[in-house]
Amino acid sequence: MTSTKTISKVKIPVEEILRDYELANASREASLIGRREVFMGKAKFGIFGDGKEVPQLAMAKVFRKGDFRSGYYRDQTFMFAIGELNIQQYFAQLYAHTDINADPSSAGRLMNGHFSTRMLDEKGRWKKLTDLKNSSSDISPTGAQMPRLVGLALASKYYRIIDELKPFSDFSDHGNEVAFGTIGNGATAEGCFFEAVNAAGVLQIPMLLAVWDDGYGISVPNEFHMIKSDISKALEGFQMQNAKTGLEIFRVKGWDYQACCEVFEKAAKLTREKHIPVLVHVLELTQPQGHSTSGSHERYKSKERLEWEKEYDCNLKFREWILENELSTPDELDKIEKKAKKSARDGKEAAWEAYFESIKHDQIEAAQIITTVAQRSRFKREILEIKKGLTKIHNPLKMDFFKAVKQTLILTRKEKLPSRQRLINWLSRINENNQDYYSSHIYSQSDEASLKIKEVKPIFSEKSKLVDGREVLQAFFDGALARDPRVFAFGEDVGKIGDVNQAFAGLQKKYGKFRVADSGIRETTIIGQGIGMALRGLRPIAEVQYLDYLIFALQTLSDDLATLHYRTKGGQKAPLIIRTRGHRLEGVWHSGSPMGMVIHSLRGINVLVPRDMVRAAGFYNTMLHSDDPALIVEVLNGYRLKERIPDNLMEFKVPVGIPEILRRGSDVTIVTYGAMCRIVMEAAVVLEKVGISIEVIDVQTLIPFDVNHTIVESLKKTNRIIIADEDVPGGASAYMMQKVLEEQNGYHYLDSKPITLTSKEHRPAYGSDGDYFSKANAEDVFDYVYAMMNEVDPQKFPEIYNKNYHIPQWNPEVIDN
Ligand SMILES: Cc1ncc(C[n+]2csc(CCOP(=O)(O)OP(=O)(O)O)c2C)c(N)n1
Ligand SMILES: [Mg+2]
Repeated sequence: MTSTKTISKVKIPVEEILRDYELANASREASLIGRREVFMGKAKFGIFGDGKEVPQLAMAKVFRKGDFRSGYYRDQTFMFAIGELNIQQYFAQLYAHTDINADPSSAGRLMNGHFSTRMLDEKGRWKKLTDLKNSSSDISPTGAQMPRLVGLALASKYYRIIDELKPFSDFSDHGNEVAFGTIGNGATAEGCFFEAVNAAGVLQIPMLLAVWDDGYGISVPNEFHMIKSDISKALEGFQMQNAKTGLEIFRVKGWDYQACCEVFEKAAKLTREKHIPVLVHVLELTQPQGHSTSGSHERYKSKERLEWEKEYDCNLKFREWILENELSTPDELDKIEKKAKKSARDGKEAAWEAYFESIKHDQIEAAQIITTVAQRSRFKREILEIKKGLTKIHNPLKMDFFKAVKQTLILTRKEKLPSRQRLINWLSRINENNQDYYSSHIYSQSDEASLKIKEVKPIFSEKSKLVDGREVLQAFFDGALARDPRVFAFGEDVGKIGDVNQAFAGLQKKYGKFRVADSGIRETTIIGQGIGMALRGLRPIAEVQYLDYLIFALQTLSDDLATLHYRTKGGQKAPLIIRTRGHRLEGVWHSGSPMGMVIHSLRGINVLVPRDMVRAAGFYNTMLHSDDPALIVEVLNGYRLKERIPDNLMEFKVPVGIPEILRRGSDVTIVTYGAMCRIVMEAAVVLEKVGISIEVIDVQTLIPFDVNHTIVESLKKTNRIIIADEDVPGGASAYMMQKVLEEQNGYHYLDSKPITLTSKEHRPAYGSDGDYFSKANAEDVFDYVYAMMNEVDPQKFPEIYNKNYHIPQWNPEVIDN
């Protein structure tokens, strides 16, 4: 019979307590060994969960199948305890073993302590998440797990409330899942923490957030982090008490196993049943080894603090508590500790062996071929020296051999040795493998990858209605909400008034306040909300009101959403659609122009800039059928322009990565997109009058970019190119230039200097004049094209202006600011 001891209200079998004790010790040992491995040079960096074992064991007890975690690098004990990580896998990540079987969290792509579970099968399809204990994938920026936590919890609320979601039982069991978050005390000073906690309180969602408070954020103590040096005291005003919304707050000492078990049980029950968010402030934790392998805490902790940390080490206190309660004997606990240590050591050794095995064969083969080449080469001595260099490296990496092979090939470049070819073959095989190890899965590889979504052309007939652009979108969103209950739209002013341009007008009334929802002014958590919901099988359309305000959410977009598929090597996806409006807005903070900022930070997310609303609807449709995330930038001045609604509005799809030729021409190719299309087309008419024919290409999607190389085909014909964009010089235009000249080999076909026509260096000044003189306009397009043709044929195209009027790109030396 299982012996049970009643510990206050929590009944825990003694066996379970002793298993917890063993795990606490195994986890601690893993941390201790991990640090040593780094110092021995077997891993680059280490950050460990020592000093946080006990509360994590308590939290794991209330974490159920179907639940989600969004946490940070201290959570190894929790991950072990829920059975989603073993010690071997833990060390595989430390060694950066590039195999998803060895390191299921990240296939060696993330530094140690970055945990996640695989929610997708090998074809990128969802697994049944209600059968799994799920952890969203950790990222390093402090507090950055918070925005997505909001969405993970909110999904439960929607699965519970919205009847039409009942059939999606792979994702939720009536919304009973809790989203567990963890964060360090220091990171609670981040803006995204407060934004997320506030949002959770407003939304009333099942979120259980544990703060692991060890008093420090690296070297900085609590007094510098938060008001009252105490996050739960600082948050008292957020507490529900008698209000309708808010959160509940629990405080518990992290070294107290019994209290931790009680508190987590209470907190989880409350949030699971009532969907009230809870914060569990776990105090008095320690860092036995300091913050990470980068330094030692003796530098900044007082002697008294260091002594206190020793005394209040949670594993030590756990042992004392077991003995005090006579649940075991010192001898038995010693044995358990010994067993735990051994299991950590065994796990480490197995991980190292597997890692070494995975690289050994290639290294042996390279060394053998290098020796063979040396024997036949005039450079025998030098090559053997290279090989000897390898033997001197203590734990040689893949790159050490890669470099040696390259050096050998360079030395023997003039020799005709058969073994050289073997070396080249080795190199190309390794290169190919490395592509898979280090550079695959930026985008979806499933059948729903956006590049696989086939075009469906719009159909127009006499009965196609001519309406304002915004009504095209409204009709599309209406159809999208009607056909799929997983579609949710939200953002500032999206609900009641149906967004500031009314593309959702009337749709909240029709679909309810959850499907079309207003949110607070909180861009980071609007995006996080979308990421979390998308991770749980929903199809959110998160709106950021204007493109310039994307900057507030850029951290979450760039660090979290854009890297998700890559950093899990296809283990997780969040097919979130972000809707914003931009291009040809006016003003310093309303420019709608910084596309370079977007594309340079958001590789991993499709960036689509439809020039009108019909195309926008087509892109929404494409992306709703895809599992890649996308940012869709609607062109602001398009809402009121008249367009016809395609008869097949809900079927029609615009393909990604395919430019459209808007105008055929023979003299100059102009590559542009978004609102600039209209401006360039305007200039084209004037240019035609002076005998210049331009070919205008709308790239339509910046990411992916012209996958069939349409632009270079145009360049082959015109031999001249201008890239026109309203971003700053060197912004999105430089990206497009690189794509065309380098990737598409466009430089071959140039007869004139390639030119970018952009805005000025500064942000656009206010008003129509400010805009006109800050950004590229139709007259600039004319001038640039004309100057190009003047250089080609001054007879036919005589100079229009004299030397006192400069066109910047043509007189770069006289540019002044
Ligand atoms: C945005 C950001 N700023 C700074 C860092 C560097 N950094 C890594 S961990 C850390 C301290 C975090 O302290 P805390 O939240 O208390 O967690 P702990 O490590 O103590 O568990 C800092 C400053 C980071 N990773 N991200
Ligand atoms: Mg801390």
